[in-house]
Parts: sequence; structure tokens; C-alpha cells
Amino acid sequence: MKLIFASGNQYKLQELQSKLNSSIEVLSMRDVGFAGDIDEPGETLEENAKIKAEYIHNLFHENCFADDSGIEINALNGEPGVYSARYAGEGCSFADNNEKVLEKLKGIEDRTARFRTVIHLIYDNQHYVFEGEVKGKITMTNKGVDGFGYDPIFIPDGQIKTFAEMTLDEKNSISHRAKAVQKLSDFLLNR
Ligand code: ITT
Repeated sequence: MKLIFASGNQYKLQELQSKLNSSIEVLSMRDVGFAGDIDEPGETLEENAKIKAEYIHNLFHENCFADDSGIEINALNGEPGVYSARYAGEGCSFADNNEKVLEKLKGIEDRTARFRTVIHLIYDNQHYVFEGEVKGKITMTNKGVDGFGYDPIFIPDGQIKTFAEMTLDEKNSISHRAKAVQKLSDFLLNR
């Protein structure tokens, strides 16, 4: 079974490829010759995941799915949330975003947060949504070099390492994305 993954994020692709059964072949945007950037004007992860999946579906008319994810920090009223990718401004780096979070949380005791992933699948022209979340805490400083995005400043509940200090398999056994991808996989394999 082949599915296009409507994402320009190589890290997401790597995480979900290592999680999905080999009978499910995921084609990247590069594989299908799409080099553009899809606008994400939605105000929720659900909206943006749908926008990205529909954009690629309208272009290629093939089964496809998108992942919209974000980190929600309780003391910041759920920020960065849907704005996670560009929290520190247009064109910012992962490091800039982490710096901004650590700066904003200076002196604040409540460092609880959660990562959330929403996957929007279009399969045989039907729409399906799968979600995953993981709760945890924001560290005081960056720790670890693996993964991407906010991984160096997030320790999942029950763990002592940040996502960026974990191997791909360790992150994939507990992450928000892994949980959503597991639901996607169960759905596809049980059809
Ligand atoms: P696509 O839209 O092309 O899939 P993106 O990187 O723009 O890629 P999102 O719109 O979902 O993805 O933005 C989510 C941002 O949240 C992402 O850029 C990271 O900064 C962060 N993020 C998402 N998942 C993460 C994860 O597993 N670990 C750390 N940070 C993550």
C-alpha cells in the first residue's frame, strides 16, 4: 500500500517510517516531485493537518496524510501550540524557539507541557483523523542533540532524559507522534 506524506519535515518522515509496518510504503513530497511549501493558516492542529492533506490530495489524487504537531506549555496558556514551528518569528531556527521558551519560563515554577500530534488521512476519498499526545516538563536548559524542534527541552513524564537524549527507538516508543502513527497503522492494516 502506498501513501504520500504531505510534509516537508525529514525528521517526522524518519520517525514514522521506522514505526510503520513495511507493507505501508510512505512516499515523501520529494518522491512525488513536490518541492513547495504548504501554507498553514489554520488556528488548530486539526485544521492545519486537514489543509496540508487536502492540498496534496487535490494535486495528486492519491491516498495521503499529513501530520500537524505542536507543544503546549501550561504556564504560557498553551503557547506555542499551533504556532510551534515559527514561535520565535518567521525563518527562526529550532534553537531560537527553544531559547524563547526557556526565556519566557524564567522564574516560573510550573513547567508542565504536552506534545500533541494530529494526523489527517485521506484514504479512498474518505477523511480520518488520528491523535497522539505525551505529557511532560520543560527543562531549565537544552539537553541532547538528537531529534528536532523542542526535543532538547522536553522530558516526558516518567523519564529522566529529554527526547533529544533518546535514540529514535526510545522516542518512538512513547512519543505523541508514535501514538498517532500507531493508530494510523492499526487502521490501515485492519481495513
Ligand atoms: P510540515 O508542516 O511540513 O509537516 P513542520 O516542521 O512545519 O513540517 P508543523 O507545522 O507540524 O511541522 O510544526 C510543528 C513544529 O513543532 C515543528 O517545526 C517543531 O518545531 C515542533 N515539533 C513537532 N513535532 C515535534 C517533535 O516530535 N519533537 C520536537 N518538536 C516537534
